[in-house]
Amino acid sequence: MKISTSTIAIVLAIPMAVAASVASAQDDSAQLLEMLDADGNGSLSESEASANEMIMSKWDALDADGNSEISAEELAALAAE
Ligand SMILES: [Ca+2]
Ligand SMILES: [Ca+2]
Repeated sequence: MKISTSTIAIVLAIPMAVAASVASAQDDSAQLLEMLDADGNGSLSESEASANEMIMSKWDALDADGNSEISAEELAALAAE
């Protein structure tokens, strides 16, 4: 069986594309956190997050541990959707 180089390229490209989309989702949430984190403590209070409608609309779901702060890890769940 002859495998063309274009077949190989497609097979190699799929996992790379998946990895790239995961990486960019993490970058997005990190960027969003940096943008909104006014006091720079690495997590978002409700007043910091109030600038972002998407976060506010999902606040209860995002604040997994219920401490009224969205951590970087909790925010990553938003990007991972
Ligand atoms: Ca903060
Ligand atoms: Ca939390």
